[in-house]
Amino acid sequence: MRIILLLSLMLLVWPPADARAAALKIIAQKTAGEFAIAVLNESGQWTTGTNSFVLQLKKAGQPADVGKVALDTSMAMPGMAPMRATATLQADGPGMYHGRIVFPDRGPRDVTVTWDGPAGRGSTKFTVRVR
Ligand SMILES: [Cu+2]
Repeated sequence: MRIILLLSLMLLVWPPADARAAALKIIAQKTAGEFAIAVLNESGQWTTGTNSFVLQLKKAGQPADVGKVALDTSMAMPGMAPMRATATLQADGPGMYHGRIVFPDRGPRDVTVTWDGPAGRGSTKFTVRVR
């Protein structure tokens, strides 16, 4: 009984995923057709080392069930192969993913986000400077 009470209290207090994301700062934002893509975290920046962030996909202003999602980054390195980093993404409700990515150095990253699910499929590219 006490457990049930505690659980229902937690559900009341813990805001929905969308509300939690609203408190975060935007790292990057992009529109691709009907889709709006946003990458967010507490500081509004990616830095060297391990980064936690939120990836949000909306269609017509509503969280979009985009199923399979990937976020890959690439950095052009003079005289050598591009430096690549891929995010691990964990779904947290429709159109909402908790991501982790590691950047060994600073500098601009070409970011590619792809999705394929019930709400549609697509991909988009944008640049983020790692600080
Ligand atoms: Cu690099």
